[in-house]
Amino acid sequence: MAKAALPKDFLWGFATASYQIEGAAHEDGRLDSIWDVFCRKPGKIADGSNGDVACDSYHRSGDDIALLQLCGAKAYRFSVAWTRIIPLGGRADPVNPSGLSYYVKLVEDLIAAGIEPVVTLFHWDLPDSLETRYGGLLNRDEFVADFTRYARVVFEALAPKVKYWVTFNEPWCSAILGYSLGQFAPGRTSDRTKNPEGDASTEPWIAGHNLLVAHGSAVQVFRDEFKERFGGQIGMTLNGDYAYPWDPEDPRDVEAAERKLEFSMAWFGDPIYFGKYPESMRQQLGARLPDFSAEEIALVQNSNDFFGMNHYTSNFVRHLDTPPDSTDFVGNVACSFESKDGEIIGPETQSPWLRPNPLGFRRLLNWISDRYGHPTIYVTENGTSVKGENELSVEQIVEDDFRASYFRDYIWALADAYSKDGVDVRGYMAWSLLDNFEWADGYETRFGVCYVDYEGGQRRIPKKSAKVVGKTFNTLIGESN
Ligand code: PNW
Repeated sequence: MAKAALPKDFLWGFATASYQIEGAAHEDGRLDSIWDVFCRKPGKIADGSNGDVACDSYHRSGDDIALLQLCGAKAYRFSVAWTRIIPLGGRADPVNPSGLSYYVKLVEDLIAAGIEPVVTLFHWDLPDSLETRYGGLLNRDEFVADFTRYARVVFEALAPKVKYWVTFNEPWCSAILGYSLGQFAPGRTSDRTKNPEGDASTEPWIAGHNLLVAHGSAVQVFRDEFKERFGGQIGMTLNGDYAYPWDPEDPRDVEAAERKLEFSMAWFGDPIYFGKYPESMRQQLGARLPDFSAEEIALVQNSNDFFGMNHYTSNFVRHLDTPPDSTDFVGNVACSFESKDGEIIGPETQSPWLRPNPLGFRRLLNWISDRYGHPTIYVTENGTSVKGENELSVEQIVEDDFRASYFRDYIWALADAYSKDGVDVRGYMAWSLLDNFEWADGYETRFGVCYVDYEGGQRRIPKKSAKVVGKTFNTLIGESN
């Protein structure tokens, strides 16, 4: 069997997102996003915090680039805040030049430091005025037109220098956490104890549909107006956990595991690669799942130059004998961390939904590769929190052996998928460069390979895992030469 190895030009580095690190929430013309507004509502964020200051990266991008260099990174994935570029968001609203110049400088500084920028256009921070004006993601015509114009403005400024583009980060999270569970902005749900408005039986599917069409429309602009002149590749980043059957001997559980994968990855992957939603989703959701018009299909099908993949964990999946609830979004299955035989998927972390299982990563890379005809894959996020990390002393936090092993094991699993299984994976960004604002978990949960001392002048200290990511890639890339 071939030895695990990665090619010389393998693109590896670290990822962040605007609202989670930038801070400077009211500076240089930036206006509220739906996350600024969501954080102000009582009870939504575990520690009552928000992204007003975060890691203050808006003022410290030099420090962040120095950290990337120290880690040996070849790439840095960050996201652009729509609210800095077009603070009111809409296609008739003014562009804010100082917002644009922040990102132009960031890109130039990265390139000068020998680091390839990977730019995400939308990592959940929708301009709030679009939410209040017309219902944000739920309004197809308005949202698609406004996102397309925003994308064009960013392409105009950055396409000469940026070669890797992600349209949307994790549409699953926007749709399910934002419109079904109400855990993320805008917080809509059928659960009236959480929010006065929302319909979890329909809105997630509408939001997901509109995200797909907006992605397709932005890709069309990129290909028609920029790609020929400047080159570059564009794709959507999807998140998904791997699904093992709870009882591998029971065909109903095998089917349930497959259905769970379809309800997450294939919800967005199938329209992009096949021009339609998975049959299992159509069957369960019926008319609640929107249909694609011919015009929409023309935008969405074949709109990925690469498959962007975010991955953190795996589940055991068991079939259910009862009919699905109207708010079900997993394909009428039960998910757990324990199999029929009592096998535990992996150790606990600080995030209740996340348990390490590196083999699941290799399996999911293969599942994507097989289903979509061996597309080029860039892993745009992978990482872990550590149980109780925030309670430890700084000296203990930086000795993050748990996270270091997670990365070592997951990166080896990726190398196996590449060199032994023939999966065309060409890049990997660890989540995250920095401890940062972990959405509804606030600052209590840390995901960084660099510690951030939020109260102590924003001091950044690389943890052990920061070195291990680089060391692991250097070993694997070294093997191939
Ligand atoms: C990703 N879940 O989100 C995001 O892209 C990052 O911004 C985030 O910080 C990171 O993962 C760690 O959470 C997810 O509940 C958030 O299954 C929640 C889930 C999955 C991904």
